[in-house]
Amino acid sequence: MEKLKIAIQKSGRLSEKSLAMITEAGINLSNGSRKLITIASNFPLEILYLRDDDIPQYVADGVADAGIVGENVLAESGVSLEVIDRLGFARCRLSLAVQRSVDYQGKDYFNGKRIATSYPGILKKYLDDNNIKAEIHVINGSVEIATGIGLADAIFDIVSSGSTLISNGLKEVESIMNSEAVLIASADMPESKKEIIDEFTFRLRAVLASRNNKYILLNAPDEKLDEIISVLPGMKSPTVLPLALKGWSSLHSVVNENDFWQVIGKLRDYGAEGILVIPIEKMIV
Ligand code: PRT
Ligand code: ZN
Repeated sequence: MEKLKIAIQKSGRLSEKSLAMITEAGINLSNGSRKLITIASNFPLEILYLRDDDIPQYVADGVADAGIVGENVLAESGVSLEVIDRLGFARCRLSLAVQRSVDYQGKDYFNGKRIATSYPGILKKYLDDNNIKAEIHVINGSVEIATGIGLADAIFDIVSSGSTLISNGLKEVESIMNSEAVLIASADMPESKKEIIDEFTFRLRAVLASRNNKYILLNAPDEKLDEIISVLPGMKSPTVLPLALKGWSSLHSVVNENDFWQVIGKLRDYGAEGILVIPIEKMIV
């Protein structure tokens, strides 16, 4: 039977989370021992383990049908591929940073300066778009030490918490792009593989939705039901069940992680009691 070949990072920041997502989608990777290839036992899927930088080109060449990479890696590769889904992990940004002592007034600062980076493609595009003439120094790894050793006046690198910049005496001055892990695929896949990737993305979306939402149960005084329902949209609308105790109802609903604490605050203000919050295993919307 035909299998969908999906490339993921062999070892690094994306590996564990990519694998976790696939297994949470109910796909069994019994020999997950990171050889070159793993074959799923209960889904037509083959996993190829590669360096992340190679993944876009392998997908474009048809060696793999799909892949999971950071958007920064996709952008730097210059390969044009379809982004099927954003996966919500490995979030970071690509930023320009200068030494803390620099009196930075704006982008013009970079004219005539030397900037060290491992992402020359993304940086060049940014500089061209902003009409800045700077010298790009490509270095692989430890970009953050480039200004300290006098190799460059600034760096362009991945920032997540910002602590690497701080501990190297740098400050972030321009944030150029945001990135997270994405599922990419070749645009010209045979029909049979398209069906597999549709089923695969359907399952990934169920996993993503379940991670972003919580199931909530609470008791509400009947006279406050309208107010409480107005802050609990639910998937269609909340379930309302009468309690044995007169004048009270039980409400069941789904709340998005992003609004969670705000919703809880309003529920308490309206007199909700016994609020239970439960993780969702899978969510099909
Ligand atoms: O060997 P291979 O080529 O496959 O891996 P790699 O070494 O190129 O990549 P890896 O595993 O380090 O990162 C994979 C992807 O994770 C990146 O392409 C990004 O999309 C994403 N990502 C998310 C990050 C970070 N967060 C991150 N913080 N990649 C790197 N960093 C590094 C950054 O380079 C800097 O040195 O962490 C430091 C900054 O972190 P803070 O928290 O101190 O700001
Ligand atoms: Zn890499």
